[in-house]
Amino acid sequence: MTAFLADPLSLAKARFDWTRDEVESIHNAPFTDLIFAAQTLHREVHQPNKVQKSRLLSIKTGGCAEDCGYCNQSAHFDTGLKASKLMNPVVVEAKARDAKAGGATRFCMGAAWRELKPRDEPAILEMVKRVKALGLETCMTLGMLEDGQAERLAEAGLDFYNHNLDTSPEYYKKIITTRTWQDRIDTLARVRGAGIQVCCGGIIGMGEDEADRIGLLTELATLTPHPESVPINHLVDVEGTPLSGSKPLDGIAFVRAIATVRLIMPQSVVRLSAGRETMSQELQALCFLAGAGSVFVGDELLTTPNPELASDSALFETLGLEGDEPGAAKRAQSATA
Ligand code: SAM
Ligand code: DTB
Ligand code: SF4
Repeated sequence: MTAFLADPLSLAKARFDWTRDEVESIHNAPFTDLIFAAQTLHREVHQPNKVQKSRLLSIKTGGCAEDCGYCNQSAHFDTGLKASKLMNPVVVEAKARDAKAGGATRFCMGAAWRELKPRDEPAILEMVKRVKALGLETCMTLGMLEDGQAERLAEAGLDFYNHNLDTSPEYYKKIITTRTWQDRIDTLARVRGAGIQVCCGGIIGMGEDEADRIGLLTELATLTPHPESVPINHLVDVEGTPLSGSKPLDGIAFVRAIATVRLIMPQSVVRLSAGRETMSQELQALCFLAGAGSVFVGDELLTTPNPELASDSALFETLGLEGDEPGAAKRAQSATA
């Protein structure tokens, strides 16, 4: 057994110099060794029966200039999605109130933009202020940011910014041509520099190789410091997108990715994100055992289906899970400092 799994608690202090070979030795270990180690570390650093509920809202849908091959919001592909303009902040606030009433403690607002344009900034800042005033954790995902924008978002009360690496640097070029890997790293640096917590992960099940998944996880684990939130999405297959028809990843491979994130980014909250609609209760239970500490609740993600609130309540009840309070990554950081 790799030494990392023989003594998982030795990984409780974050390290940032992971190599692909080391990550591979964890990712490809015998499954029971992997999941036992991930759960051992998870319960040392996090609360194993708590899972944060977050709610997504698409504040500006469709018509996006980018060509991300997985996305039904790109103007490059014909998916039949109806595009809409930026929502009014008052409407966004009302949706956030509903989310809170449904048990969510984080509200994530997503826009189908390549980047945040100066003309849209005032409305965005107002949304952040209104949602924050409800006592919810705030998160935005708006594409690339320029100098100064992240600082203004921070000042308005933004807690998290979501910007994903999506896949390995090698596979990235086959998925997106309209913005580079480096563009993403630059935006992440602006977010970090402004003191906003980073939400950064990727998508699996896009026809990538195992080596690409290991490459993605290694890139995420060498971001310094680690992202506080690491969303692991399974591709939601939308007809009309270039990646539609990709072979879905088998469940065990998905769990391996979650467990590996848990072990190599010990303080981060692993977010079991898109793709739950087609996952069994048993597969989701394995994801929680492997260290997932958050899910999106509500019957819609941004534009695609997600399990109904009632079925997630039943899942939490069956597994004895409770909703987690905001701040799990920060608590984990101070516990292991
Ligand atoms: N337009 C902004 C951007 O791409 O940075 C923000 C919104 S975009 C929808 C946010 C993230 O959602 C993407 O980075 C991608 O990881 C994820 N995503 C989009 N479509 C998806 C799909 N069909 N399945 C799984 N994840 C998806
Ligand atoms: C992330 O990594 N997953 C969420 C959030 N960040 C914005 C979004 C998933 C979107 C799935 C496709 C859709 O519903 O449009
Ligand atoms: Fe646009 Fe974001 Fe979709 Fe890419 S993932 S096409 S940037 S909305």
